[in-house]
Amino acid sequence: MAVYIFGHKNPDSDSVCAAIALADLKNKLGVKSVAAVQGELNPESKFVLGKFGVNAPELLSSGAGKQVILVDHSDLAQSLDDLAKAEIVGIVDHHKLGDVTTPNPLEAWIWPVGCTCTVIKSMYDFFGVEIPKNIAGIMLCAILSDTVIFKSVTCTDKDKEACEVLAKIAGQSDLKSLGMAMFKVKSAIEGTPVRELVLRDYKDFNMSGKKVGIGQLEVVDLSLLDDVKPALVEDIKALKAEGNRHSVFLLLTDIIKEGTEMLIISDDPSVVEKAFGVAPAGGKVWLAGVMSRKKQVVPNFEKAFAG
Ligand SMILES: [Mn+2]
Repeated sequence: MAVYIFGHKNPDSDSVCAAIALADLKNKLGVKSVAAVQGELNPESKFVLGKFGVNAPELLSSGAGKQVILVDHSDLAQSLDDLAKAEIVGIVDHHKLGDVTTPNPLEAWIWPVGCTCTVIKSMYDFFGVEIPKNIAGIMLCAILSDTVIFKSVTCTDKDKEACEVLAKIAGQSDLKSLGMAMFKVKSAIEGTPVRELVLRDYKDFNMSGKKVGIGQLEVVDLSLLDDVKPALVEDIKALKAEGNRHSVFLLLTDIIKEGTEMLIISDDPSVVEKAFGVAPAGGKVWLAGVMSRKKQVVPNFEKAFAG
């Protein structure tokens, strides 16, 4: 029986590339493994896989009766709906520990670094397995994506060291251009349905018993979103109502200006000022220096919702 390896819902490049890389490593260690995803690939991930000639993982919607390894998440809300029917044999992640529990011991690699692929790079080293050129390429891209080309506060020295080695294996010398090429693909929103944009990098959280959705769009220039902004607001309003959510926040992150405009739809918008110390106006607020949902947004909201 093969072990299925997959990342979170609405997969981003880390979730996709980490699943592929870990399946490669596990297979080489004699554990029959299959890389999977919980949803369609976003344009950035398609670009990355295409650039290095790597096949897309298979689509997985049920874990019933399967052995699984979770990558890039350990939150039930971000995993398979029927995860309880699967046996979790491993977690490789770089987020806060979520609410997944297991009846049996498991292999867990959870490190406070900028990207799951940085952890997997160390796993290859630990087990003494060589990283194939094309896998090194996609791991490199995942790290550049998750760390916003090393600009995010989540980026650590370990991420930079991993990229240095991966770049050599992949034959990439200009990481800045490679990163910018990815973010340009990510920024091209023309012709994309609004709901797809909202859900492109979207996660639901349970915050003190309240369902809170936080999405993020990263662009090379915020003005690219000017035309679509009113539609985005309407759509997160609808999304909030559909899922009985307390709040939906959409982070519009400008990776050049290094800040985020947050669009706010909430039963209690005062949580935003509580969380960030800035009063929103007109359903939005500019958060200078904020680029990481994981480190600069989720913890603040969790505190604000708790108190
Ligand atoms: Mn990640």
